[in-house]
Amino acid sequence: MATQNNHKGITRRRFLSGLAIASAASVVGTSLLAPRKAMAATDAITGFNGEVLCGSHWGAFRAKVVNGVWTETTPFEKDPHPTVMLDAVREVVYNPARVKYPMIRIDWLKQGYKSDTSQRGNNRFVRVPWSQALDFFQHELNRVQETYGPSALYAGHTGWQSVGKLHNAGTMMKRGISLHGTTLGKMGDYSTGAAQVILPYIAGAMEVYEQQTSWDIVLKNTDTIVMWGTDPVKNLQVGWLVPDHSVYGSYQQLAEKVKNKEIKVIHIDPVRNETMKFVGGEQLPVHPQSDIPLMLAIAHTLYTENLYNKDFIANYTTGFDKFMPYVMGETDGIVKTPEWAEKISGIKASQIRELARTMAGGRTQLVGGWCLQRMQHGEQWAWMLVVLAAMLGQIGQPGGGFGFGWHYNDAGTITSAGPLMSGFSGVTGVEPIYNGSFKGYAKTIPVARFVDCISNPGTKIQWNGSEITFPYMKMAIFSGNNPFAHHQDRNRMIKAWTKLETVVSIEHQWTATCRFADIVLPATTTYERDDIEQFGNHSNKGILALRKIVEPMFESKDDFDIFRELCARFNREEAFTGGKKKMEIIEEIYNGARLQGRGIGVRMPTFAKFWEGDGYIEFPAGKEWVRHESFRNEPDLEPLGTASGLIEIYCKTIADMGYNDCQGHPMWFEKEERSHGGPRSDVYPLHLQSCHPNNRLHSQLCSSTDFRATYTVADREPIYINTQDAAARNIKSGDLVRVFNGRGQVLAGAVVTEDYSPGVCRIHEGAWYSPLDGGKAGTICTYGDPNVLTLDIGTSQLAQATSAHTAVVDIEKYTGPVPEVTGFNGPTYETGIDPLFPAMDK
Ligand SMILES: Nc1nc2c(c(=O)[nH]1)N[C@H]1C(S)=C(S)[C@@H](COP(=O)(O)OP(=O)(O)OC[C@H]3O[C@@H](n4cnc5c(=O)[nH]c(N)nc54)[C@H](O)[C@@H]3O)O[C@H]1N2
Ligand SMILES: Nc1nc2c(c(=O)[nH]1)N[C@H]1C(S)=C(S)[C@@H](COP(=O)(O)OP(=O)(O)OC[C@H]3O[C@@H](n4cnc5c(=O)[nH]c(N)nc54)[C@H](O)[C@@H]3O)O[C@H]1N2
Ligand SMILES: [Mo]
Repeated sequence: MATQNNHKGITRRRFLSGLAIASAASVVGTSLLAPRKAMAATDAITGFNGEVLCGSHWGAFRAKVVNGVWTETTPFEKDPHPTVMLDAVREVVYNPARVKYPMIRIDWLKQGYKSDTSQRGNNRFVRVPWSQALDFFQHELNRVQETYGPSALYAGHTGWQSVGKLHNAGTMMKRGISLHGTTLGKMGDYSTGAAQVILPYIAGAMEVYEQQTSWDIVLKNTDTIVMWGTDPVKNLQVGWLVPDHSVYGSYQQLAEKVKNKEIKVIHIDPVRNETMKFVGGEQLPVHPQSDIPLMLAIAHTLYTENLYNKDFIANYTTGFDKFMPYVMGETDGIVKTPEWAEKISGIKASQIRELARTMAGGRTQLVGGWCLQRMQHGEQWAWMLVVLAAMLGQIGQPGGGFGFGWHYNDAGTITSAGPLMSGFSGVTGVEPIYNGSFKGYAKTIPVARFVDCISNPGTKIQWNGSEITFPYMKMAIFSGNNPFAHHQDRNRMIKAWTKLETVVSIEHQWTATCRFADIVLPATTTYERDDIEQFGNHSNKGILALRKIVEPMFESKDDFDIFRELCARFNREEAFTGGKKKMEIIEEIYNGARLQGRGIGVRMPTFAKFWEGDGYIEFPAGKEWVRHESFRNEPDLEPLGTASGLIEIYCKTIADMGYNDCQGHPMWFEKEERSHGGPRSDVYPLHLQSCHPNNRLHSQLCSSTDFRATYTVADREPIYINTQDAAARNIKSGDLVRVFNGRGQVLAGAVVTEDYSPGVCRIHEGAWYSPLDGGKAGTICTYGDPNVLTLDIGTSQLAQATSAHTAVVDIEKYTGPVPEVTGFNGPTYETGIDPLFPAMDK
């Protein structure tokens, strides 16, 4: 993988020097780096020259600035394993898709909320002054609250926005809008929607976002690591906060141990992924969406060969007796033998038995990713991984058991002994102006069902044990997320969108969500404002000043100021700011940590010294840790957060909900569509993966022109396909291809590779939706957005999470006239339009 290889030379050296520094730094100081002059905001205006330390989801870096222009990016010296994606970050500021001015969709400017919404997506916009755009925004908030009440206003969507303890786009929106009125909100997220609902019932905690057993302990104790549908080497490149990337040192050590046959790594994955290439190991190329049969057959083998841990099952779990009859075929007449599983999963019965024996034959760490729960019945996979770990009986032992968060946020690194910074709060405690009735409609909806809600208002659905009624959504506000990238079944979404009267998007990139909005407000990037952030996620290695690199481009404003000015329109400015300036809030956040530090014996310099000095402090190292250890040592005193306090192999709470698609114990359910002989594979034979990109964070960085050119094929997003599948279609690497199914069609550039199993292809999510005929459902996407092809149904009635990875397609060589990619050039500017203000009156 380019990401790792490009930096190999510096990696090892940096990694080693990083270790030396970490062990020496027991007292936090500011002197690890050469002191440098603080940069005042005005320097850039006057043509600042110098270097600025900053940070991002892709890591920390130093930006070289020449005459007020950011020219070069160098990874921060304390990052032992920087990602190449840092090369794309500068272009977030400078690229043709930058949102430059407040913009109003042309027909909305003419007719207000009575506009022709079928024109949405045609990308025709008019530039307006900030004051007018914010007046429209406020007018619409008032109108929707007064006409329909809070359930018609959706301001709940969240996403990956940017780092920074102050400038959190979602928080700014929440704080600002909730000072105006109550709104419809959401529950869950696209990442772990299924796992985070089921795992608390089964294992007592969400498990997905938690810290994992320290890598040093795994490296010392584990015999076998089973990487089940996970690609940490790819996915750890990014972090929710600024990643420190020290965790890659552990993967380097793991690679050594695999080479020396000290640890066995088994990758259960239809793809030879980046982690497999980095650490080595064996692959079991399971057919997509057929992991549950494989897992049930492992349970069958452990049981029939008497390899499971009876003491653990007896003392730490409940419901094994209700689950085993299903495995043995007593409840449905199907014995879940390896031979049965072989037919569905493609893994030979003998290999399944061997896998079960290997798992039971030593210390085994099960490492689960999240892709497998982002498919129909995704809950079952999360549940079944816990059941297998329970049968192995090593939960809570060093280097054994299960974990669902290894590929995320530097998990497995040791958490420092430093204080944790808190962020700017989305809650003010000040009463909103509008606090109307929800009239029996849901106050929150499961996030991945939000298009269902727009499409089918008034409909009742089941969700996690209760019934909810979808409200009539009329207005939606998006900030720091990109639903026209992240949501499934784009053409269905386009049709639903016409039901919304007003859509507001606050953005710094002209995404497809902006194209489908009515009011677009230009936000600053992290690099155009001052902020502060944690360095390292789970590691909490230190604190990093995120200093402004350049002045805000065009007319962009900080989300803070956008909502401050909006709030000023309804007399809530003071409530929004808390009477403080931005820099005062940053200082307050720092001082909160400093005070906390004093309590735990970690001394930090004054804010002034920190900010004007290095802009970085490092915390003393913490201790190694074993996940679930306290439960294992004292199950009575440290019970799990489940109903029984034990691991629930059978869960009465879930069984009592009475759902056919998520019952009392894990089960195999056929999918709506599935490759390799499953439903719909006769028409569309290839499984479409839409995994997370190696070269982006979702849709972020896709608009970085030069960087995009490093990975596009035929100027399009790559689609990876197997050699046989390509040959059967006369497709070669570099060809422009059309990918299609009954839901839609996209162009993409073929990469033919043996890394993908036959019948499996992939387009990474986040490829910008670039319609040929903007706004028309069914039009071809000229760049390759996989969500044109994905299925928009809930995982089950339990979690109602996304089923993005339940999708089959076919591919053909594209021979038609080649259209230009439409997505990356911003809006079409229209002029000479007088807004028809009468339409704005109710
Ligand atoms: N098919 C398929 N679809 C998927 C997935 C999949 O596996 N397959 N994965 C899903 C998952 S797990 C996730 S988390 C979602 C991700 O979905 P999103 O979180 O929506 O994805 P991002 O592209 O990160 O969108 C963040 C947006 O915020 C903007 N932004 C950044 N900083 C700021 C700021 O300071 N202010 C404002 N106002 N805006 C800012 C960025 O420009 C960007 O457009 O996608 C989901 N969709
Ligand atoms: N570089 C980068 N890193 C990221 C992100 C990003 O956008 N870019 N996004 C972050 C976010 S928000 C999230 S939620 C996480 C996502 O983390 P995940 O959802 O875990 O990541 P994915 O890369 O989508 O998929 C992981 C692996 O699952 C495998 N897989 C797919 N289908 C199947 C199947 O049917 N069976 C089996 N056994 N394996 C299968 C894929 O081949 C892939 O290797 O990543 C985070 N990290
Ligand atoms: Mo995610």
